[in-house]
This record gives sequence, C-alpha cells and structure tokens, in this order.
Amino acid sequence: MAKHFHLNTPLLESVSMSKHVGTTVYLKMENSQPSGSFKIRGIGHLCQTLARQSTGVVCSSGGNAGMAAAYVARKMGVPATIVVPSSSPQLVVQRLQDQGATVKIVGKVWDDANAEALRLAETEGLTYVPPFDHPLLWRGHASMIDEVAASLGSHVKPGAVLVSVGGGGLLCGVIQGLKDVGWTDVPVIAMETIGADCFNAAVKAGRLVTLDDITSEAKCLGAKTVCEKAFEYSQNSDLTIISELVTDQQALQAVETFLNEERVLVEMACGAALAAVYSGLIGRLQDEGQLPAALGPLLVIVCGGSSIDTNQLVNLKHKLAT
Ligand code: PLV
Repeated sequence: MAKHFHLNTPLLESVSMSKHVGTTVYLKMENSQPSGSFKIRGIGHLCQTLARQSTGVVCSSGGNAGMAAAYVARKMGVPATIVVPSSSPQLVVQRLQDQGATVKIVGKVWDDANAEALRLAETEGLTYVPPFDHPLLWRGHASMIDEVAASLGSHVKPGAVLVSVGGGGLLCGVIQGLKDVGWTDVPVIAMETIGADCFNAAVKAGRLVTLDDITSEAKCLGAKTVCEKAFEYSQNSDLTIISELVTDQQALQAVETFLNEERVLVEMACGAALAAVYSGLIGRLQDEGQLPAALGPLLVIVCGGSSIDTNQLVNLKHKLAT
C-alpha cells in the first residue's frame, strides 16, 4: 500500500455555525492539509499513479492544485512546473516557489494557463496534472467522505453536504465518496460565486456552458467550463445536487466571520461554501422545501486555500467595498 501524501483531517463540530443554521454543523478541515487545501488528496493519488517514472510534472492552477502538485512532486523527488494565470496573487507564486516549483505566469484566467500547461506537457514530455478533471483526482478526493463516515460512526449520516465548485473536481470527488459509503441520498449543495459560476450556468442551460470571463475575485473557482462529469451528475435523477450562488461580498464576509468565529483563515473559494451558512441560504432552501425542515447534521467541506493572508484580506475588502 503506497503511502498517502494527505492527512486524515479533523472533523470538528462548530457550535457557532450550528447556531446559524439550527442544526449541528460538522466542519471537515481540509484547510489543514499539508498543501493548504483538499487538492492534495486527488493530486497525490494521481501523481502516485501516473508520475512515478516521470521526468517532471506540469500543473495548471488557480493556485491550490499547483500547491498540491508542487508539494507532492517535491516529496517524490520529481521537478514541478506550475502554470498560473496573472490573476493569482504574488503570495501564491512565492509559496509555490518555496515548495521548489518553477512557476510560469501565463494568461489572464486559468483556462489560458491550462493551454500553456498542455503545450508544455506535449513539447517537454512532462506529466500533465489536471486540477479538477480526472477520475484519479475524484477517486483521491473521495477519501474525505470515507473519513467523515468513520468519524461520525455508523449511526450518524449528514443531512446535506456543502461544497464549493470551481471546475467541479471536488464535487465529483464528494459524490464518489458518498457512493462509496452508501450516502447517495444525501443532498449536495454546490456553491459558486457570481462571476465564477460555470456549474450553475450549465445546470440552468441543461448543457455545458463556457463563461466569457471570470469576473469574481474567488479566482480559485475561476474555471470557464465545468468538467463534464460534474454536469452529468447534475442531470442524474438518483442524486440531489442543489446549485446556488453567492456574491463576492457574501463570500468575503464569510471568510471574515469564519476567521473570527473559528479562528481559521481560508480563501474566498472556500468562503463561497461557508456563505451558505452565514447568509441564511440553508434556511431559504428549507423554506422552499429543497431541504427538509428537520435537517440532519450539515457537513461543510472546508476546502481551504493558500491564496490568502491578512494583507490579501484587506486588499479584497477594499476591492469589494460597495
Ligand atoms: N481550485 C483549482 C482550480 O482553479 C486550482 O487550480 O487550485 N476550493 C479551493 C480552495 C480551490 O482551490 C478550488 C479549486 C476549489 C475549492 C474548487 O475545486 P474544483 O475546481 O475541484 O471544483 C481554477
């Protein structure tokens, strides 16, 4: 059995969040992974499967997939090239370099950086590490739900799971995990910010949609097209996936509230999911009958993210002040 790069993260009960939603809230603390986000689960698994004999890996990323790839590559003794768009803050570039990666800044959004990563994989013979669209990533991410099931014990089942959606890899992994433990009847609330809403756009249109641009500050949710598997799941009548949006202001406010109440700093990409708790969205879904009035425990995937520090938080607050 190969050694994992990810940790079995804590499952914390949040008293203050439970107060906000009126049911017990459990936090799966993926922010405490070595690379700062859940991404290491899938990327660790993918690299262990595909990059053992590799002369180098190349990963396109909004930041966190790159952090995971850089960490895993360093541990495997393989060089890593991470391609990020110009929208990634300097602090991410620095953190990637500190992990020993070569960083290339290409294009305005992730889709541009990805085209360059694919080109490098082809011309330099590097192993391409996708940030969200690969079955090995979903298989790796699924381990977080196994851990939740083990932590909760056989007599407790979540009433709903709350996740953020960028390109849809986390969503696909969570659904894979729910299938693994026999929880496919548990509704999944898929959160995005307005302006980084490729999953919501696809759900509304009934087909994959490519956004013109990413206008949200939650840059790590900024894929222009959601992966096909996530869209397929949204069309599957055996599953309940509720796609919802929050504003950038709500996501940022959630980051701040989470920092104050839980003493943990996460990115806006994660704030999008947390905002569902703080903005009253869960209550609205209950009022609308989309979630049961007597809701079982709410499982929140605290996906984390490294593109944040106190300076960046202040910058975002200025940028988003209305
Ligand atoms: N971020 C990807 C895609 O960016 C990346 O390259 O890092 N929460 C955090 C903190 C994330 O970094 C991401 C993805 C998500 C949530 C959403 O995960 P996904 O892409 O699997 O839906 C463009």
